[in-house]
Amino acid sequence: MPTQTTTSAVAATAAPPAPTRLRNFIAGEPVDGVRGFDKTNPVDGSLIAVVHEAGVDEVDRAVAAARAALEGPWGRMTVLERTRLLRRVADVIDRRADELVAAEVGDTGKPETLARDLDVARASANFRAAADTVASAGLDSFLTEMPDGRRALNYAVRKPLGVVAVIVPWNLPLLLLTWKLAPALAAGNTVVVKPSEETPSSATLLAEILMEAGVPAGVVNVVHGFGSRSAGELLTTHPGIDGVTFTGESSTGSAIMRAVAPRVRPVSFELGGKNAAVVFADADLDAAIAGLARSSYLNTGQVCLCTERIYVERAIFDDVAAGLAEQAGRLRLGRPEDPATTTGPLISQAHRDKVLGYFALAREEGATVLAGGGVPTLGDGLDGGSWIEPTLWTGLDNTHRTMREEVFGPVTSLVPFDTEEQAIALANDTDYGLAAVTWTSDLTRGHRVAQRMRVGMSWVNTWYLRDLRSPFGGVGLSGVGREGGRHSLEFYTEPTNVCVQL
Ligand code: NAD
Ligand code: 6OD
Repeated sequence: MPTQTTTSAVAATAAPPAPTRLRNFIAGEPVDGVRGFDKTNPVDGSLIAVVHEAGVDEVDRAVAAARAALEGPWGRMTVLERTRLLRRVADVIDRRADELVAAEVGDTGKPETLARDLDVARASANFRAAADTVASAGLDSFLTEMPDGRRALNYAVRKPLGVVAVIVPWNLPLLLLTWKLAPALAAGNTVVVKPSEETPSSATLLAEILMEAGVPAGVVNVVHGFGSRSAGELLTTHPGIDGVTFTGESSTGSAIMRAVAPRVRPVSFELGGKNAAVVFADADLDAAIAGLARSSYLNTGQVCLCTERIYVERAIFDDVAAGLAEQAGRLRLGRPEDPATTTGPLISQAHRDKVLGYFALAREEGATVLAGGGVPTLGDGLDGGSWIEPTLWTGLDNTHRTMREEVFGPVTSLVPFDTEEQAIALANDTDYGLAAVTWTSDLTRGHRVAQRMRVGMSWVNTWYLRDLRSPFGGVGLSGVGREGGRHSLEFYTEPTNVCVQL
């Protein structure tokens, strides 16, 4: 977790050569916070920004600005005007992609190629997809005939929820922020964003981009800070918030649910996962191994959809184990700007301590380590960063904590199975329910198994292939509700049904 400093530290850093000062963004203006906290670069531990933490007054002002903007020109815009504006935002994101890549890479240490091809590319795609959805959205209407002969026209109109709190994590900061922000705006809401304390930069830059594209002041406000007893909690307990959309840990989702319960506000939650892959002996082995390496190690395993449990049909277990260990060993840890780098550091030293705790626990639980398992020595000034080795375990089963709790790092575990029924039962034996992958050349089996996975997203012979119109979310500890296409529209709007007797 970033360290807290005092307000005077914020002032003291104003003189060059100072790290960037990241301020809150309220009603179209940068706003100081109550104190500053340090944001360090996970690549080498250097200080990159001092961030202004929002307190009670700043959160109040942000919510008031969002409320006032609902009554301004934004609230009177037609859907056509709003969709044009959202497409303009997408264009400005594309034009300023280099700045966004730099912000994302500085905060996370991820490879530049990944930030550009995934995070930033998806940011503009999210705005275009939300514009398409709202432009083509239909409304329910019914010609009603009552048994007593009366007739009526029933139709629904959709209205924005109002002021929406958007609270997001650090792993894919801009992708996950825009995934929620774009449909919230498409539906006509105003927003207060609380980015992760670990990744404050791209949200701050995005606020500037939205203004440049012509989004009126106050429509999107950004408050910085932590969760509990900080900006996050101040926002979720604020009486002026009409709904909360959140991505992050399941335990945080639970805390937010409690925070909004007294005022009965709607929530949309995308939470943690302990995702399974099932590999049948008839799978294309090379494709499966390459796919498993990607689903286990992309973004240093810090994607909620990453595979942390792999069930392999016994006949091919040794081949998959050898192939995946080899792929893990080939990943190239290094500086983000090096095009050969495949894998960055974890987000922070605190997160690395947590992941290393699971490495130690796995050993206690009897794991055999087939790849990685520790902290690499990289030299080149990198050893102050939060680096960790891509890791592969065998020898664990579903009774072990390491097979039940989300690690959120570059580690996965291989377990053999003998029958299809057993594979499905093992995959579904979890309190989470976010994503699953089935690897098989038999597509009839692929459909059959995929449909029985107790998850929100069930892939066959691929992973993290996204159509932004499809429903995205999880069951169990993995979330509440779905977003994507019309599913987002359903969360970010309240329908009013009008009934006219004819
Ligand atoms: P986190 O829950 O610790 O924090 C997420 C955000 O919530 C941050 O902005 C944080 O400051 C804020 N927050 C924390 N406590 C809060 C509180 N009490 N009230 C209000 N806000 C609070 O999660 P993280 O560590 O940033 O992200 C990693 C987690 O996110 C993993 O569990 C991962 O699986 C999950 N995740 C899920 C999805 C998905 O789509 N299902 C996507 C990405 C990440
Ligand atoms: O791709 C998306 O839309 C999405 N919500 C991805 C979530 C990834 C989790 O880390």
